[in-house]
Amino acid sequence: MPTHHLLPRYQHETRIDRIFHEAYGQSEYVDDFHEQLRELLTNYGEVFEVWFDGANGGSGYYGGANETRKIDNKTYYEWDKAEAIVRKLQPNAVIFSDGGPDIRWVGNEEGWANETNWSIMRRNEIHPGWPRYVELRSGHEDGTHWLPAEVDVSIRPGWYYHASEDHQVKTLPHLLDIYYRSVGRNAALLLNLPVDSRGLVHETDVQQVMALRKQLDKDFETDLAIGQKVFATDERRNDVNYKAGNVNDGDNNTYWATNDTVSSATITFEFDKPTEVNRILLQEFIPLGQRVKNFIVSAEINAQWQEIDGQTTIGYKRILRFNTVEATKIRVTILAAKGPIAISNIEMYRAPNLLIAPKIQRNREGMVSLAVPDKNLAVHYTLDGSEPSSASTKYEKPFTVNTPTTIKAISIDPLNKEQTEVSQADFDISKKDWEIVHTTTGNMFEANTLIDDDPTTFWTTDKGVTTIQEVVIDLGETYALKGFTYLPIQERYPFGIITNFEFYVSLDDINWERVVRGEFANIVNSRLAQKVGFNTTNARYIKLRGIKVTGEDYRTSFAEIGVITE
Ligand SMILES: [Ca+2]
Ligand SMILES: [Ca+2]
Repeated sequence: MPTHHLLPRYQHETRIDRIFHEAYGQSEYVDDFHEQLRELLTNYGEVFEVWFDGANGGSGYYGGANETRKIDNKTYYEWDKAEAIVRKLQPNAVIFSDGGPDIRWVGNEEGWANETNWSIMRRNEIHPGWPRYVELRSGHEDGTHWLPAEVDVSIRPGWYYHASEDHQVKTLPHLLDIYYRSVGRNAALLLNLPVDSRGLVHETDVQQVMALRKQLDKDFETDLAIGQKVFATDERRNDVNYKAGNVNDGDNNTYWATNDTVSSATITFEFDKPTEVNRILLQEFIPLGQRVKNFIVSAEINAQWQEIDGQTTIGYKRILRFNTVEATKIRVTILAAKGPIAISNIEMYRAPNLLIAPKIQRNREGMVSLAVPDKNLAVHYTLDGSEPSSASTKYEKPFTVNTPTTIKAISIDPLNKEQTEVSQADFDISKKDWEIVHTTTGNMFEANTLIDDDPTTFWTTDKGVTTIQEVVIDLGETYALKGFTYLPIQERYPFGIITNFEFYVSLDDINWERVVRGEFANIVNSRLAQKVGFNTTNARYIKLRGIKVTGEDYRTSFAEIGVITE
């Protein structure tokens, strides 16, 4: 077990997670807290990190009492005692919190550090629950203590397992962005994999984390800098121990350094032939601290120098991603540093295109886009249900689909002709002419969010209204309908999901016929679009009634309503 969540988190998943110790707020709780820490650090082998959250009470169930409790987060936990327990029992473990004392929270749980990221901070200003936590994202250039950042983020929307989030595990492009924005910005990455009710990491999470590993292996397969000729404008005392060639010798213990008075210098790599590059990885020699404040990277392309990127800090590790260039030389210019420059390692890579199947989306106006994260990919699609290939229509720009259509699409890497599995979307009529004509409560003028074909937007009726709530939609013209769809709210903390429904149709918004009633059996655990069929009926108006909804405040929520036409 790498980390121990000794305190409840800031944001809790469900009420059941908000059950706290009955003595929380009193000194007995702190004694128990220290004893629990002692027990955890004694009986479970070697621990390399002890993780203190910034949680400080708040509202919850304290031994059955549902109330709000507040403590003084600077003094209540007696941090000096807690630290002494860790140092004694696990002397090699690092202690994590907002202010360390060894490693720091990065100031968000989204998976990124700032591009400027100092591993030092004015640590004495910081305590767990520190209100100026946004400064944790960049560190302090004038920091007094070594306090590197750890980026903690979950592969799911939350820290614990919920079956209802099985379709919300982070995608490979998202996980790659997290890697490059954490590890690539001088931070460590803690990626949370929740354990499900079987005691296992869910198959989807396993698949995604393995996909990340596989892609990183591809991205960093061959270091193109190693063994190439390298020159620097300054080398410390012209001593071979500090020579430029120490940056590409594959040894982290050797480094290039400049003379004491030199805090800006250029190091240039000369390739033996024009070489494609799209990643550069830089590392300072950290035993001597973090020094670089400002640097630029340039490439010589067809005998012309071109700036590729300009950045601030480097630190233990900095990775830059940029569009592929075919360079004869690459130059790193350190513009400013806190003292003489000390760089242990510079690596360069030509990462392959990120081959991901297209994401098919349609907006309310019926405009379909086929999105891929890597613009070098070719996307091909069909509209007749047939399997797409490189001979199918090539996607150039969004196109209109207003009638029932099955779209199938693939991505192809033009370099090696590899292709993805097929993505498929089954669209019915578009919602461009639809109008909300009636809602029982709630702001009707905002109700377009339930017919905007965007799964992330939702609309809700008013709180606390115990009568049955309904929405009436004008489809703009009469269609032969054979079913409807309901997408529940996709929010992290969902509410008002319809579990029992009635669905009505009308030709004139006066005479209504109920065509189906029923239950969305597993909707709370599986928040996918629900499809319900009925005998084909001509209708221009539709009405969905939420007979029973989840939650305690009687709101009824809708992410999307759709129809199935004949
Ligand atoms: Ca080296
Ligand atoms: Ca919506």
